[in-house]
Amino acid sequence: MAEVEPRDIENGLEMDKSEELFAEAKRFLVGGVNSPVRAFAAVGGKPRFISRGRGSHLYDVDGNDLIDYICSWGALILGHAHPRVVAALKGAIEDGTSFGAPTERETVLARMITDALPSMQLVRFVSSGTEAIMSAIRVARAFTGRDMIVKFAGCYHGHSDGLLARAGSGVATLGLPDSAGVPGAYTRSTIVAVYNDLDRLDRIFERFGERIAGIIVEPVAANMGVVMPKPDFLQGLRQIADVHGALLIFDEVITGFRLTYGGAQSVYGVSPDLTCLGKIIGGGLPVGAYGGRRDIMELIAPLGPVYQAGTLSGNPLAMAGGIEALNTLQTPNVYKQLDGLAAYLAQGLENLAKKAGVKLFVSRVGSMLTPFFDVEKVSDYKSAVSSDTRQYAVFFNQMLNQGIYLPPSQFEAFFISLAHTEEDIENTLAAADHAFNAMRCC
Ligand code: HOZ
Repeated sequence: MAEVEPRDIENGLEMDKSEELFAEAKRFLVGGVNSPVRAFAAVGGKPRFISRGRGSHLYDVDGNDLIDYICSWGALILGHAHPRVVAALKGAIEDGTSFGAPTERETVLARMITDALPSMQLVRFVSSGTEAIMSAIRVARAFTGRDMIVKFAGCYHGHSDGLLARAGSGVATLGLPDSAGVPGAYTRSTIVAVYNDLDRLDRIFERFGERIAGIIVEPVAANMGVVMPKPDFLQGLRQIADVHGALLIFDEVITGFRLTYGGAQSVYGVSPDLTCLGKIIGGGLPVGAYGGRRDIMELIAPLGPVYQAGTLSGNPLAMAGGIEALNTLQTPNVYKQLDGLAAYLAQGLENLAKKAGVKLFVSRVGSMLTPFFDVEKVSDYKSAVSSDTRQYAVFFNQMLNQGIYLPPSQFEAFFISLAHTEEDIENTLAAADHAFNAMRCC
């Protein structure tokens, strides 16, 4: 590894302008933000206000240059302002930003998706991952004539009412048991199971099997930090769903087009009945999609009785961004490159922590990873929350002070993009070396 000087660890980064903007934002926006984790509540300090992004770097309003490992929470697998995506968006915007009527681009992107994920025989575009998932749940209930849904503790499927039970992401970050304002009747139809525990799931199905419409799962969990499925877990879900006549729904909002072009379902060789997508398929614009078996999807209006609609669904800019992002991802070796950089970072973090005497487990699947402090291993929500989140907060701030922008929560993933370079990783590891040493000594 090359010797790289860490950046300005002594004084931290300038943040006067960010502080000013945050104070002003709080006068008009709830908590000063439009999504809770961004407020930095779990790690302390104040959020940086971003002025622009380029490649793997963000530039904040105080002029700081930050290496970005959030990448819009995984949406920007190509990095910020990728020239091909920017050109596609410029081309599309000249023709208008929204029509509320069909466009050819919707079919082009839907075909690309069904080619990549053949389990998605029919697709419906929406505007966010949350919307995709709540719609998929509705159609699963309509198809099976059943009400109950099984989810796994620590998996996060957006903020729709029934799925906030024991959710990951911001719900875990803020330590909320569930969300207020959700009627008991909604959560009573959600059963929370344990990720990677098929025996317990079997017992749930023995008791409630005839009432369960579907199992929803992040095939690789990424909202309790990254947690890998055990070897037979996803296959086991498929079998249990089949035995009991329930549907298997993969939430691939994060993993779709991230682990490989075909998503987690192609990596693990398990075909779900329904799949939800978001993030990458919009090239950084707001988007979601759900799709699956034709006989299930044909229940949706206008073909069937399940109603779901949206003014901005299939938005021409999101479609243009998504098409170009997916086209770019078909370049040979892109997933190998992502995997190699992520492995370099994960291994480097573990080695440096060991050298500094800091107990660290880095959980990595493809280009997503999470460091968990003071645990041997993480395989479910219980083990994820048993990690030392205070140490994560210290690490986060040490890294930010050196220009490394990590998720402001233990229960999210670091994302590597195709714009990250070996030099970025080396700079990050040099900063981590200082951070671990500082953590050891204080
Ligand atoms: N819940 C999102 C990540 N899993 C956070 C989104 C955001 O703050 O932008």
